Amino acid sequence: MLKNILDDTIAAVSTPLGKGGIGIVRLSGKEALSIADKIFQARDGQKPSAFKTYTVHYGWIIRGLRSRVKRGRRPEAGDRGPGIVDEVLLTVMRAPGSYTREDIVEISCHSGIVVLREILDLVLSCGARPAEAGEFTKRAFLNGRIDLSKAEAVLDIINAKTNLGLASAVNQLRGGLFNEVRRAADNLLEVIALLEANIDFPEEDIGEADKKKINRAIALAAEEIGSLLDSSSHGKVLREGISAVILGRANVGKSSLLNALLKEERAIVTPIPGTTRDCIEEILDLKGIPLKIADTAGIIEPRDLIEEKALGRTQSYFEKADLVLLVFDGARALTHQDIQLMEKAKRKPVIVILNKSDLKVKIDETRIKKYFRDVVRISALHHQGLKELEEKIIQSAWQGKIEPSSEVMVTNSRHAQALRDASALLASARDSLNKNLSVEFISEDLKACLFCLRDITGETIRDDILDKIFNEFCIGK
Ligand SMILES: Nc1nc2c(ncn2[C@@H]2O[C@H](COP(=O)(O)OP(=O)(O)OP(=O)(O)O)[C@@H](O)[C@H]2O)c(=O)[nH]1
Ligand SMILES: [Mg+2]
Repeated sequence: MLKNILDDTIAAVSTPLGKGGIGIVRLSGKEALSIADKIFQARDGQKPSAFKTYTVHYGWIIRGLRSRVKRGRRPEAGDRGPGIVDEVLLTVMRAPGSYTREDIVEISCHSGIVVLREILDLVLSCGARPAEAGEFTKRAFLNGRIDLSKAEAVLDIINAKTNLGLASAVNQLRGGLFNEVRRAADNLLEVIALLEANIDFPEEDIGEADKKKINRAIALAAEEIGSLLDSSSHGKVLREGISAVILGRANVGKSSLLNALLKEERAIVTPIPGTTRDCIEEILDLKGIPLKIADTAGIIEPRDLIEEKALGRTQSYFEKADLVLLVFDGARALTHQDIQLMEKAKRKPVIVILNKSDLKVKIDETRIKKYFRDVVRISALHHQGLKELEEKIIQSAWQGKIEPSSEVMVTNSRHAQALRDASALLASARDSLNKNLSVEFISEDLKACLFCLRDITGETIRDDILDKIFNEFCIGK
């Protein structure tokens, strides 16, 4: 069945469908060049099927090309005659030296919805079929050019929210994760071979030397998998980011803080309490961490329906937040509303912020310190203390661990789950070995562990899971 899928020639618009400098229609498959022959007229008169690989050619996309050529009429530069769809550059990459390992033709045209659609329609009418989401990358995987972890890295590169996220995805595309997983899998394979030899001679116990060797190999694999798993909390932060909510009673400077962090006047700021009603959410890049930050209404005791709704919104942002930025007005005494907020926020990670530090301090810090150890003093108005606050947010995101470097990082939840399963199976194998249980038990656990690792690289992945992964891609990738 897989064969049939790969037999088709697929086509799609690979750039965003809209106005732009250049738009690309991409074809991949056995018929890519012969389809190009039917629609492309090169300036030098050559046919695409005669083009060398990695060459680019200037010419025109023409509707009804074959009948025109028969009549001896060749288009020229500036020709607006009937049938000419666009002036283009056509790139040829022949199998196997292409993204998909198949013949690829890329038609770079002027980017506009009509012209892109028209070229795609033409290509489809000549025998290509529309590509499914991620199908070019899926072919690269099915044709053995990249493993699944690298294919998923392509998606991560497209979706990267910060430079650090991008660097980690590029590392994965270059084989960082693949190599680590492969090394662990190869080690396991050796142990399994040793155990299987023992299964063939059941009357003999595993020798002490072999037992030591097996123990050592399991410990090594557990260590490798453990360190990959350790990186997954960093990876999750990079991939998904963290969400923070700014909480505080009215007029303490929540919106001023949002604006100061964003370095733009995003939210309305006035001296009137109750200025913000709706929550405002923005994303900023904090040293590689995508930080989703929401400014909320400072309403704590609603007086009407609008305030009730505003409070409801604040509550829902609070519930989903990973981190609370709890703001107080340092130039005023604590109120019972401030205390109410501390009571509410204490079940979440909190950074306490004393704002308006440019004014005379009136707030009683000792009462705050009964709830929270640390406070950060800032002036949102004068942009003071923001660096220290940003550092605190970053520390909180990495949860006390050191900041990630560009080493291999597990950013994908599917990979993390496979590694957790592999780790549990290794622990079970070790346990069986220590209890001198039958060799079969140990071997079965290790084989299951190997399957988990091979799921990451896609060697044993089920078709439905594969479809789910590639469905996340856009059409044309
Ligand atoms: N002196 C001083 N005033 C500030 C500071 N930060 C905010 N303000 C002022 O405090 C007032 C309220 O600021 P906002 O940012 O609107 O406060 P808020 O917490 O968003 O208020 P609500 O939306 O009503 O809940 C405005 O007049 C700000 O200019 C600060 O650091 N120092
Ligand atoms: Mg506000």
